[in-house]
Amino acid sequence: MKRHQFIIFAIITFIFIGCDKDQNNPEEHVEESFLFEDGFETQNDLLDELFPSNGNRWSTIQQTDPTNATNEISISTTEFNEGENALRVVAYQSDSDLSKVDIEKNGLNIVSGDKVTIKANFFIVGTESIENLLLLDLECCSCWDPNVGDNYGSENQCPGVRLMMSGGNDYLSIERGKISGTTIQQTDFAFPRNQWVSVQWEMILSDNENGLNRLIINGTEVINEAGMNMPNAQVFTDAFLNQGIDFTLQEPTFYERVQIGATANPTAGNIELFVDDFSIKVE
Ligand SMILES: [Ca+2]
Repeated sequence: MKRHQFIIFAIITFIFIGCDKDQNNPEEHVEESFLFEDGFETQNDLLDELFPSNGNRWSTIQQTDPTNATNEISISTTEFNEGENALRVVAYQSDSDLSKVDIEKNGLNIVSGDKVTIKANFFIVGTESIENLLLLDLECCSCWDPNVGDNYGSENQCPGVRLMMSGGNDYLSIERGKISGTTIQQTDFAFPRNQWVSVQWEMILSDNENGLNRLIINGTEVINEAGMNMPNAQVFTDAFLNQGIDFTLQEPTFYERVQIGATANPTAGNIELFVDDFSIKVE
């Protein structure tokens, strides 16, 4: 009898342990946080080292060259903010092609209600006006209506929010044109040049006015405003209907990629900048 009791006890205990394991199944914990950080450190100063085959660093380079120049992206060993390397990009002045060169991390799954914190340090060379320079994009491409395709111009097929120089020159602001929103602008804090500058961009994501948008430069909060920061299905439907296009935003909508560098250079000149100590945290 004792042996039978022990076996029954053992079976019940086993079932409970089994249930407990099920409760710890990560798939059931949707609010589990995500962190990706990269300081662009390498062994041999090679850009390729940022793209290991196991996928645990960066995903790809985005590069569009103007007609008569080739943009540059490389590992810097002379200018860095952390460790011994940083990312260096040179985006030459745009012509009929919008010049861009940046590095991308994709495969993200950032949804409405998530708190996203993106941090990076930038070193922008020179003192020329950098009005409209874009440094950081958070985008969804899979949310685009495949039936519309590129009928609306290829620049706009990945809606999202971006950090852009605004206010006539170098006032870093939150640009929302791709989601039919206005730019959340500040003109209190000019972006320092020829030195390392820390940028922290925090959002609580929402496709309505309940979203939160916060920007901190060198420890100074320059933006703290409520507002939409994800594509809104109705806003897209209405905006396209104005042009006679039937558009259905693909849902559930999620931001799937982040890009950093000169994600677009519509300025009047060439842009050389360095990036270091990047991180994106999703909670
Ligand atoms: Ca570094």
